[in-house]
Amino acid sequence: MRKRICLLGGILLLLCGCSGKGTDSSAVSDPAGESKNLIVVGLSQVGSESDWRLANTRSYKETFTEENGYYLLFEDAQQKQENQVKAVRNFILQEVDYIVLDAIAETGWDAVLSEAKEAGIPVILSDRSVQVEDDGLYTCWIGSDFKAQGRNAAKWLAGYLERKNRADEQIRIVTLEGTPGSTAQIGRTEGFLQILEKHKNWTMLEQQSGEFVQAKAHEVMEQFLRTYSDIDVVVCQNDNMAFGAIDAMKEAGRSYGKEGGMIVISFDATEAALEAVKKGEINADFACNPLLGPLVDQTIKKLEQGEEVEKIQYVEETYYD
Ligand code: GYE
Repeated sequence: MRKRICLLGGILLLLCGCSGKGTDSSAVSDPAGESKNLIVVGLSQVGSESDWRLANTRSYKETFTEENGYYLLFEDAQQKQENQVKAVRNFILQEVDYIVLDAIAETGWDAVLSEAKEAGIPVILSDRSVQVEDDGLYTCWIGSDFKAQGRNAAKWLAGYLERKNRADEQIRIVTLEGTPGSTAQIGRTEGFLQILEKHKNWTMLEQQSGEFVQAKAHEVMEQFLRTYSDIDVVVCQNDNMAFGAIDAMKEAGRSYGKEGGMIVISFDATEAALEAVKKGEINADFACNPLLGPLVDQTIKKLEQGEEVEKIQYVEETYYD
């Protein structure tokens, strides 16, 4: 059963064991010091590498508020898995009610998730999933069907080339991949390649990581442009990398988007990227919903009622072109 925490005393206790960095300090106020029945959530976030991630963090922080019955311990791992493992261990020590994990990479979780299980703390995977020997180590995964996103992007490309009477042309593709080993990178890559295999005239010239970061993608794209003179399609596994790639193409004086030249495909469909779709700079953008806070909240509320929850919960998504 969930423990009650006394906001004043309980929170001081929780903060003592915690680095304090990234902790949602807005919740540390209860002048009356009254005892409230809050659900304590320890959330380990990947970092702040992209606009998608910022929207995702906002969604968690807006959801797990005192008004909604929560006390949130938020830890930003700054893109380092070791920080995430440390954060999860701290959450266990602090005996939180739930651990929400947005895992930077899929592997390397067996030991710490076993510790959470032994401590009887349910682990909800949000956004990204993990590969563990025993899937009983986590309660559920709430996120996107990244493989479907990758497949949809490649199917869109096939349709687009058809409409442009280019279906039989040789098509040369480069990919700017996300963080290696993350669910989003693995799924979007595998999904795209599944469809690519069916098109004998499509060639993947090179796939390189831009780590979901604009500046890194800019560098990688510059290198692609130096190496290949004949790129037809640039697949960017998130919008920030698409912006980096577009900057590199502009600087190199290369044409792209609806003007002809390189076809730009992206993922996330953030606000700024949809503007770029409207302007014709990005040809197609495959949406990925960052607003996962309410979905995790619904799941926790169900678990609190002793209800069963679906092991994998995919979010509905669309695309824009
Ligand atoms: O596409 C990217 C972010 O895991 C879906 O991570 C997420 C990805 C998203 O940094 O922008």
